[in-house]
Amino acid sequence: AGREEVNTNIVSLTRFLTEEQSKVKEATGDFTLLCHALQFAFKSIAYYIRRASLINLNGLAGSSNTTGDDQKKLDVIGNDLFIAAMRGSGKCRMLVSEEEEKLITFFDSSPNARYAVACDPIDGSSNIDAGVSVGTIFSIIKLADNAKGSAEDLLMPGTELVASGFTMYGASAQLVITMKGGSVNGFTLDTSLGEFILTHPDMRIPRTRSIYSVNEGNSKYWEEPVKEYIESLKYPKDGGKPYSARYIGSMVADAYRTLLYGGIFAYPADKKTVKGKLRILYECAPMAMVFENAGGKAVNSKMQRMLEVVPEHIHDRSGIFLGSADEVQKVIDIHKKHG
Ligand code: AHM
Ligand code: MG
Repeated sequence: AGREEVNTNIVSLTRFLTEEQSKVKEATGDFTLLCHALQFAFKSIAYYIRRASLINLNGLAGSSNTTGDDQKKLDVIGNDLFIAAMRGSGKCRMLVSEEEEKLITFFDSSPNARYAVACDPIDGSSNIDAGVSVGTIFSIIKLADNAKGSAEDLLMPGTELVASGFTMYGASAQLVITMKGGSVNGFTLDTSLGEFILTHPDMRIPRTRSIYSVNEGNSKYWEEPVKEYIESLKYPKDGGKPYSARYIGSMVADAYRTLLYGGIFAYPADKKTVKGKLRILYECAPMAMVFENAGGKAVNSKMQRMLEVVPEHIHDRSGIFLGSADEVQKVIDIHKKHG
């Protein structure tokens, strides 16, 4: 006693990646280098978000992106930081960003790089000026040997992703990453050390929890099974306690809470938004991979396994339900009943 317990055996993301790499016999270190570049992008974005109000980065940039969303100044900065980091890694041949209509290619600087990345640099940016948590979502794809170097190389199901995850910029920056067939690990950015530290090893989502997260303002447009499912949570037939509603409106924050506490997050396709709102390559698939690897489930509005959905183009959208296995199963069961 008397001496405070200090953990001198800290697992930083750098160390974690090195240890993971050593487990794979044929590893070349390319993936590790790519992840180092990714974490630099996350740290930079976290830094600018934190300083936004002080250095006049709030508000609109005066432009709109591919889909006509008004771009925030921070959207532009996040996108530029991300592109520069991926180019600089030398390990990324192609990049899809929500903010760029076209595929970005690094054929000039990294012609032989074996990876492609898809990202939403700052998801939930409509919330950003109010200081609400936002995040970066990413998917990492290993290109086939015969990849043509076009967008088609990326139109594959999420089951093919080699890694995915997200960083949430909240009270602290939280990075969650998972690799194909692996566990889900959570890191917290220690701003004094400038390192992501492993704080949530082997994350497992609780099997069930009475929390639902959906934009109920859209309920007018919902299909019958979705209406019935949400009703069943608010007015339980067995006389049980109704579910709590929690909706931040920022997918990364809503998903992170769902991952930690359990429950369900949904953005269904509906009569107005027929394809759904969220993007398959850099929102739905990477989140689905995280949730499945943590023991949860994720399906689209047709109740297909989210990870098996193949996008038709790089910015393709989908409805999504993801969360605790038992909660997502209830959605599936109600849809089956409706046939
Ligand atoms: P964005 O990529 O333009 O920021 O939009 C995605 C966001 C998600 O973070 C969030 O889950 C959803 O849009 C919220 O949409 P809505 O405002 O319709 O509820
Ligand atoms: Mg988004």
